[in-house]
Amino acid sequence: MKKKALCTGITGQAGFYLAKFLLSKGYEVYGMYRRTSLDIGERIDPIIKDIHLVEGDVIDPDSIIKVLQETKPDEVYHLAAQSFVPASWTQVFSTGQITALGTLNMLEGIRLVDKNIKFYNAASSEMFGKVQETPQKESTPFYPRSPYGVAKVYGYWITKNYRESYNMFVCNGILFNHESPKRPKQFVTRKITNSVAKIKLEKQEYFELGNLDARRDWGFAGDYVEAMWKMLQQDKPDDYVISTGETHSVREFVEESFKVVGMNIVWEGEGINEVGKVDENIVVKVNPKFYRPAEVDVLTGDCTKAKNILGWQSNTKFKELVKMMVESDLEDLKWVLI
Ligand code: G4F
Repeated sequence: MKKKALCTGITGQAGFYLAKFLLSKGYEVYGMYRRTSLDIGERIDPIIKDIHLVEGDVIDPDSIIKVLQETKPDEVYHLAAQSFVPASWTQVFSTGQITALGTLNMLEGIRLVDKNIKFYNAASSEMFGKVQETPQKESTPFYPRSPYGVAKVYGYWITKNYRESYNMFVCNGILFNHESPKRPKQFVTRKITNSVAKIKLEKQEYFELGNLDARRDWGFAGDYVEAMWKMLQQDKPDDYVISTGETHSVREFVEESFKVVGMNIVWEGEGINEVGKVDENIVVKVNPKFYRPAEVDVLTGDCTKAKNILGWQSNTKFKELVKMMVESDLEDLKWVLI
């Protein structure tokens, strides 16, 4: 009998890579999606015929119960969230409902339908926020800096609480930023690689960014989904940091992206007047509209526990990740006329 997995957030970047990975392991994959007027296939088109799509919404407990009863999964991977940090200040209530209470609804649904279903919760390095120690590991205290981060802290603790209250097999994956060609374009990495590709192909002159000095521990989403699966294959449920251990600034990401297309960027000026130039042409400007009310300045993860217990480590280095993303954007854009 094939194992069955249900993934919430199937239409997102991690949903795509996880579903692909689980299919390769022989799973029957059910992807839960929320009906919207948008095309749900943008990211998952390549695997859409191989998975079962089921309609449900993490803020609608009744729909979760029905999906769990109908699909009878062995494992649930809970990836659905309002995951764009800036939107958590403008849609503060729905971020709390989806990202915090959505996790509670999933856990409660599992408790009511079948307590033996194993559950993976996508926690986040955003919970570390204003970091209390470096590098961040499982025992590092949280200090979230956005309504999104606060909602993820709730999701983390309610998952732990269900483990301790009901003896359920539930795990938190504290994943640091994970990127890929499937990353939506409003996140900084894909915004950069897509804009650099457009500049290279002379489809755009410049692009605007916010805080160039923010630093992140960026890994490849395709590597990270394996860690999610490994957590649910252990004898005991637990929580794990998943990261590369390396940190780079937004500025370095920009520089490396231009290098991939054979361009050398030079910075001039300071603060909101800083610009990036290639051959005297301005290609990057700073726009304070992309600054955040409270910033996470730097994140660096220590995934020793995942290495030792799960036997997991990140395989894709920073430069490889940037190259993969820029080259994919160049390829996609070749076919676009304007
Ligand atoms: O790419 P970002 O929007 O990702 P952020 O905020 O780190 O969050 C991502 O990673 C989290 C894991 O730590 C996830 F939980 C979360 O769901 C999401 O996937 O921004 C990265 C950094 C920030 O410091 C931001 O201020 O880039 C800086 N930045 C500078 N200019 C920008 C921009 N971010 C965006 N989105 N757009 C800019 O123009």
